[in-house]
Amino acid sequence: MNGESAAASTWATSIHAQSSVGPASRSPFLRNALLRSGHLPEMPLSVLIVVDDDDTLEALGFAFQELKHRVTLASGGRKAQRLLMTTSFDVILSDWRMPEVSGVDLCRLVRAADRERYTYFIFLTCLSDQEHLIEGMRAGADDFLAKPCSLQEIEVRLAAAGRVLGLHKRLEEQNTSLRNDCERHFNNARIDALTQAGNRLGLDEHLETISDIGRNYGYSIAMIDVDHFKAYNDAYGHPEGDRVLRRIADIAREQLRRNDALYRYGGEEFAILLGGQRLDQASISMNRVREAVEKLQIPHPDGVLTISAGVAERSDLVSNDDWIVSADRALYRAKSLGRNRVELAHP
Ligand code: GH3
Ligand code: MG
Ligand code: MG
Repeated sequence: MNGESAAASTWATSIHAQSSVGPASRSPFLRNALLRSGHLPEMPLSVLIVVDDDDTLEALGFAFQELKHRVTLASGGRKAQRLLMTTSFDVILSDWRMPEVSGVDLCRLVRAADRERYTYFIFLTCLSDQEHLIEGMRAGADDFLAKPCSLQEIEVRLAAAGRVLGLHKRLEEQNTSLRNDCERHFNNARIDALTQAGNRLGLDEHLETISDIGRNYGYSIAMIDVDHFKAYNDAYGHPEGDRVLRRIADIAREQLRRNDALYRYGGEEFAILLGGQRLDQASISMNRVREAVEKLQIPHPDGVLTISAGVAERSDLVSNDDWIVSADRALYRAKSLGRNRVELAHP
């Protein structure tokens, strides 16, 4: 046995002895110190111990288990590297000098990986390694433990790791919640509050994205307008009119296919983008919506409430504005031809 391994063996025996006396976490001094700090650490931690000396590895593993952490042992950097491909750990306690893959290599590897969870990296060093510590910290280590160290020292370092990991976890939770809020606000800003259809902003953005889609795919737009809606409001009041707009949006949504999208264009007008539908298919779809609204049999001063629609297929030769204008013209024709009908814009 050389000098270094003899020392390691003595240290291992000493850790065993300290463990059997009882973990420091049970000491009122340490618990009180942690409570005073205002940060009780996240426990238990999942810890990967990487040491290529079997006695030390076993003793440290025993000590960490005594401290109630979940421990995985790796007898060398190469084995740790393989483990890290599939598993994340809260803490890695790694020897500095190891053949093949050193502690610094391992630390760089952990920092380079884009992991969701932060890993707290502690180097286990001997006195002769101390001058290299700057290199270790530059590689991304959080702390170091000089061998031989006491069980209580290990526990205090792990408590610090727990506090930092706890802060990281809280930050991550806050980030997730901010991201979700952001997404909710983003979506809400594109939804019409009354009908839950998309609003003008949503429509404009959708139109921008389909400008790039090729001619073969086919895209149609339908402009829909409620017939004689003013008369409806006059007869039944605006709140009842609002309910009708909601029912029309619901029934239109029920009829639409997966690639279609409903928008409230403004007032009692809706726009439907019909993805992958040429003029004849879009005409069938819109007649389905028109019939569904008529079937609701909503009483109207003129009989039942109906809608009219104008449909235009997208052509690469015209702008989105002109595309909408063509559908609008077809809608006016539907109105002038007696309403409750779908008219097509012929290219
Ligand atoms: P046409 O068949 O020619 O479209 O006749 P119309 O009466 O529907 O057309 P007009 O443009 O004269 O009137 C539209 C009506 O739609 C007037 C307005 O009160 C009503 N309207 C627009 N937005 C809303 C809304 O959010 N809620 C309610 N209840 N009514 C609305
Ligand atoms: Mg109108
Ligand atoms: Mg109208």
